[in-house]
Amino acid sequence: MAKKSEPSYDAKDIQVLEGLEAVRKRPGMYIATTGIQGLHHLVYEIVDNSVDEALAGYCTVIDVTINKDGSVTVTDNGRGIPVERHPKLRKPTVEVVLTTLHAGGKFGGEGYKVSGGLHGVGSSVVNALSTRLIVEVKRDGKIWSQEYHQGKPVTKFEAVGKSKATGTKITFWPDPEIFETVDIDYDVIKTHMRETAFLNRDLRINLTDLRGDEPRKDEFRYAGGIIDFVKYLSKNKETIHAKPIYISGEGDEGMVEVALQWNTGYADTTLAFANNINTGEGGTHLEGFKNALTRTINEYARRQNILKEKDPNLSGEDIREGLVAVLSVKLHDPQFEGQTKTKLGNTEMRSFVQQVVTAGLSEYLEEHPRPAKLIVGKASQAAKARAAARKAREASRKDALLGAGSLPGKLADCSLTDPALSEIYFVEGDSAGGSAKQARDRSFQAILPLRGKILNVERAGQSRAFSSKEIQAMITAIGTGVGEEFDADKVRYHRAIIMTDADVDGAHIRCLILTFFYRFMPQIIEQGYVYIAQPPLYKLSVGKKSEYLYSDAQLTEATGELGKDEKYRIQRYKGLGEMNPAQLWETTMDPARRTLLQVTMDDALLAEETFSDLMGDQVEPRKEFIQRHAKDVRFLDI
Ligand code: 0R9
Repeated sequence: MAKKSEPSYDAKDIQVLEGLEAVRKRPGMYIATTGIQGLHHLVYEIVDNSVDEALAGYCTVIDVTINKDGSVTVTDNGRGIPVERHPKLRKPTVEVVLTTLHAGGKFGGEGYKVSGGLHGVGSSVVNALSTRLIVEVKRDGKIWSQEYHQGKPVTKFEAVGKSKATGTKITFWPDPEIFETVDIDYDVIKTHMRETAFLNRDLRINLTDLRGDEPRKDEFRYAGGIIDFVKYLSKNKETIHAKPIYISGEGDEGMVEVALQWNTGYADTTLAFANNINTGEGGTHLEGFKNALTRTINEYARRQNILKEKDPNLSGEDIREGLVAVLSVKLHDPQFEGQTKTKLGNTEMRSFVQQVVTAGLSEYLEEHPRPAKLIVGKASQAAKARAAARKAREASRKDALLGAGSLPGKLADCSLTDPALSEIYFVEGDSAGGSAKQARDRSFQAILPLRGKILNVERAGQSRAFSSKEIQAMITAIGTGVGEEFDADKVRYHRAIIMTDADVDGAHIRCLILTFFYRFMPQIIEQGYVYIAQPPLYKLSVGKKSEYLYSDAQLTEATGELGKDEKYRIQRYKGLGEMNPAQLWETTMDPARRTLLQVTMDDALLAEETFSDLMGDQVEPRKEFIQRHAKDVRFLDI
């Protein structure tokens, strides 16, 4: 019996099986890694086939379910894989698709194909790398099914029921002998599915995870496509024109669409895709887009006389400051190059994209003069800031060459030159700075008074920051330089102490100075060189004795300990300026008596989010952060 049900193989079958055996022997050749990324790749590979069916215009819904046992089911409502026998290979087409390497391309119609692109390894690779795979096709009024183990068919492809619907469903169990882990990360899949939905307007993707006690579900469908993508990427940003600009075009080369929107920030977030594949290394389509953007904006600025004859052109970088853009091209025969094969190589795409974007953007600028002026204005500002920053950087480089003589004028430096023994106080305001200068031990304590609210470098970006006097003074005083020029060996103090008033403004200024360190010299925080001074909040005097108190809790405790009839006096210090130099020394600056809080950066990533939530443009993330961390507010308000 057993022998009879064994499928019979001919030469072609053996070729196929050898092909799939090769996939199992060297999975890295087909899916790059057998780590968790490779595992996720299997899911994308199957979903891509459904997306191709959507691109062909036949599929509107894709369901992706991570089942309780860790298997994955992908269902689409397309035409269903053809069910007839393949005329040449004399076996069911479905079996050919699932067992032949690169089968897709040979049978595909004329549509654009994701699966013909970078991934392209097809469902057969997924099949080979799964312990088990079940395919179900609804087509021609019937439900057809077949099961495979490690890529080999174990049942016949046959009709198992009736249905008027059409579509394809594939369930697969990734092989734990192949993959380092078979535990799919829902959030990673979720991000990818959201992106896929953005790139395929109106395609609905339902994602479900049945592994936990409660199912997790997400639904993605974007009627605006990449316009919604840009809105999503801009969600925490202050945009300078209400609606993203949308440009699209089609030709023999393929099709291109781009959505773009400027914000008041400084980063350039331009994402480029070719056949839904994120071309992280760029390529011809991105070059065409950038060329068009730079040329069109410059031409418009000259036509409108915003750029005068003598003015130099705005640079691409100036123009892309604060830009969020999504560029998506679809083409029939994409060539992917580069180290990670994510660079589009098709030369025809450069001029094609450039033409379409030039035409679309010129038209937009002519028809929308108000946003157009804001966009050009922002680029001109960026150009000016960049020129100023360059000057500032050159100047500070010169300063560094000239040595200590060019330290900031306001800095009262210490006399010791050994950084390990030296400390610098960043002090809020000139008057407190004056007290601190009188109070300090000048042998090892330097004082740099800072005027009020320093620039928020989170919002200003590097270029404007470099032209700020206070920021320049901090950089020169610390001595290390910033960015690429940062040199830890040049640090002039091993303690950089932030000393601000114990009130809301003081907390804000402290946050601004921390943001400066975080963005410009994170290494200094990592080294543990940044500290926060702790000035007292109260002075409690009983008779001739007095005591400094640093928190409300300490005050409650101290007054609670007093006898019933004892007379006492409480002085509240609102600012450093209310203390005389002697008091400032004994409470806040004397190493024998002061408390310093060391600033740490345990989790850089979280810190980054926290900083941009707290210091970025938008009020909402700040509010959310504070609500989320309500318990820790005391900590925030140190
Ligand atoms: C659940 C994952 N979905 C798929 O794998 C899937 C493949 C597929 C498909 C067709 C329709 N839906 C599909 N879903 C299809 C394609 C074509 C014609 N009819 C149906 C065609 O490209 O012309 N197929 C992908 C490859 C093949 N079908 C084919 F090679 F068998 F034709």
